[in-house]
Order: sequence, then structure tokens, then C-alpha cells
Amino acid sequence: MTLMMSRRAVCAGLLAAPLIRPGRAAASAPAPLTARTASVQLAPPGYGMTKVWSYDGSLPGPVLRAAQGGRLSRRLVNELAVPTSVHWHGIRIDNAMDGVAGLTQEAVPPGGSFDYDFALPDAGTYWYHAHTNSMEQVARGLSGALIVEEATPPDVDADEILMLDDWLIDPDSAQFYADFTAPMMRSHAGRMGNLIGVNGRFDHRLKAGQNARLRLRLINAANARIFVLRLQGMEGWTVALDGMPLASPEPLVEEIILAPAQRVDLIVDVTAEAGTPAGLLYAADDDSWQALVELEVSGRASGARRSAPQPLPPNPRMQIGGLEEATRREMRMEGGAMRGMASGRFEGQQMDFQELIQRGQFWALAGQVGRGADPFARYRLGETARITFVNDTVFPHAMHLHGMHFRQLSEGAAGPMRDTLLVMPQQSAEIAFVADNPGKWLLHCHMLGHAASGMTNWIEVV
Ligand SMILES: [Cu+2]
Repeated sequence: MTLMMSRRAVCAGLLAAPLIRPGRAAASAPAPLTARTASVQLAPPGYGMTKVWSYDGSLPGPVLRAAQGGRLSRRLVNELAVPTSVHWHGIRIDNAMDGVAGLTQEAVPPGGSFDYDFALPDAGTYWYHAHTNSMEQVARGLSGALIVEEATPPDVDADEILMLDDWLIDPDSAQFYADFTAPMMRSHAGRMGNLIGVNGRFDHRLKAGQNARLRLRLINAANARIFVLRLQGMEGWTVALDGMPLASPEPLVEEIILAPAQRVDLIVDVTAEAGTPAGLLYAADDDSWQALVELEVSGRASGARRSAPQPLPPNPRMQIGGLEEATRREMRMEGGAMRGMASGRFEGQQMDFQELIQRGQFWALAGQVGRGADPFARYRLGETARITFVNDTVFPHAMHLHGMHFRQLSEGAAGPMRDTLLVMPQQSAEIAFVADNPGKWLLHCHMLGHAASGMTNWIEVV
């Protein structure tokens, strides 16, 4: 089922209002961030409005901006009819502020509020989203961008946030398909949308002149979709992944693969001449390349391209020492359609796959189905940890660690620092991180239907 898309008409925008927060805690009550219902024109003109769950009435929620080294302070006000909480994805955060209902805080009941207030050690592109029944709440719209600004930002003509998402909408009613527990989706690749868009719009557009230099901050906010992307009429570099700067900008020569929850910061130059096609393309389900963001090129920003960009300034604590002495553990990923598993531990009991399916569970991480009473591992504060994900399923999974960034180890070399790693079917991937943030941290698949049906575990740093 697909929605007919029309790019002709441009309807009223739902632009997220930038919000500048001072770099220190306010003495008075923090500014509210209100979770509430709203109606937005998500589908193309001709379709009705869609009822969404929003932050502050917009989809995505407002862009939150703050300076590196400062604090973010927001009062979540819950005007929804269900409990909720906010996770600040990728922030190396105080554990009490991590927003995981049932692990780091109690969910905020309808009519309740919760004050989030935390330090921002790292500059970069982050995002925030619901972490109570996140499978449904994120799909209904509860997410937004969180930008932590460098003291000296790179020299660009424009800094654009591109929040990629997809929505599963009934074309007759323009409302979300409300079966969020559909076993077919949970046991396969997850809830895929039939409407794809950026910043809450199916026809998000940019404008620039030839030779303009843009910083593009891509955020994959989709429940399950892995975006495969290509630039058209632009050339450039990857400068950061999951918020963390690369040691040196990497020329963009291949497709960009962005798994759910991952971010990539690009610095690109517009090479297209005025009036020629440009923008960001994505690989559609039928393998054709489709426009995701159209860039309208008019005039020239300058007579020639600039020289290659400098790396972004590094964030603190990006070194991972002690790899040889590190504790090594293996996390086997099991279950799902076409493979299944013999058994797993769910709510304290060992169950075979059929029993698990009857309880709506399809996946296991290290034999554990869903978050158990005991963590996958306990680490001493400051120790270096190594975990090998062994994907024994026929689906890719985007593994996300809360509270700390890691590096992937391959053939002895440590890759870029990330918080979410795509582990392909029948493959293994080893990560290493310094357990330098005390508390209880979720380690889960960010295909949210998988997380809700077994692929959620946790670690503890003490
Ligand atoms: Cu998964």
C-alpha cells in the first residue's frame, strides 16, 4: 500500500522553532516541553489531517539547541492520556535523566510532569524521543532534534537539520495504523511507513546557490527503516557520526547508510548549476532512487568551491584505552521470523519459542527476552568493556547503548565513535567502550518493534 504523492502543492509548513537555551541552569522553573495531541498535515494535500502525539504541537518536536558545556533544562508536561518519558539519545547523560521508564525513572502519568536538567559534555547532532512504550509513542510523533553547538562552528553558508522519518498511514482516513503490536511487523523487519518524509513533510525543500557550503545534520527517526541515501548535485564529506566528530573529514564516495536512531553530519558543496536537479535521494523499496529532499539551486553563492573543511573540534573523552585487558563478552541476537530460537528467558521463566510468541515476544539478546531483573553485565566504573554482537537472525538490527559511546573493533582497529551500530544478518560486530558513566544503561535494538518484543537488555556501571 502506498500513498499517492503530489509534489505540486506546497501547504502550510510545520517548521520547528529554534530555541536558544542559556548555558546554565535557570533559577526558575524550566521551560515546558509539552507532550500533547495535535493535528498536522502530514500526508500530501488532498488527504486529511493526521492526529499525532507531539511535543509542543509540532511534528517533529521543537529543535532544542544549547551550547557545549552548558545544560539543558526542560520540564516535560504530560498532557497525553498515557504515561510517557523522554530519552535524550546520544547524550552522555546523568543516569537519572536518561528517561527510560521502569529503569531510570517512573513514567510520567497523564497530567504529571518531570524536570529534566543535565549537562551537555559533547557537541553534535542528537535527538530526543519518548522512551515509554516507544514503539507506539515514537511512531505517533514524539521525537525532535537536539543540537549541541560547538564553541566555534564550521564555516558554512547554512546549517540544516534533516530529520528523516516514515509513517504508516491509512490512505482513507490519513490516520496512523493503530495496530502497534502486529506480530507480522514485530517478527520481521519492523513497522515500515508508507509515507516518507523529512522534518514532518513529504516535500521538504532546500534552496542554495552553486558552490554554497552546507552542513547537513541527518537524523533517522524512523521506527525501523534503514535509509540508503545518495547526494545529487552535491559533493562533500562526512564530519561526524552519532554526534561525534571524525578525526578527519571523510570524502563521500559511497552511499550513506543510516540505521534507525543514527545520525550523520555532512559538509557538502553544491556543485549543481542553477536550475539543475540536486538534493538527497533515497533507495525506495523497489530499488529506484527517489527524491527525499529537493535542493533548488539558483544563482551562485561564490565563483568557486572552497578548500576541504577542517575536522570538527574533538569532544572530550574520545579515547578508549585498555583494549587488551578489557572484559570480553558475547551477546547473541536470536529469534524473529524464518529463524526463531529454541528458548529464551522472559519475566524470570525459561520459555520455548511457541510460548514466547503467545506472549507477543519474538527476540532475545543473550538468551534474555526483554529487560530482565539482572543486567547483561556489570562493569566497574572506568573499566574498558568489549562486547561482540552475534547476529543469528535473518534481519539487520541497530544496536544502541545508552549513556556511553563506543567504537567498533575490526581487525584490531577501532572505528569511529558511535552510539548505534547496524549489525547485519548472520554477522558479528565487536564494540569497545569505557564504562565511565555510572548507572543502569539500556542496550537494545532501535528497531522499536524488535525492542518491544524481546530485543532489550541492559548493563550496569558501578
Ligand atoms: Cu532489531
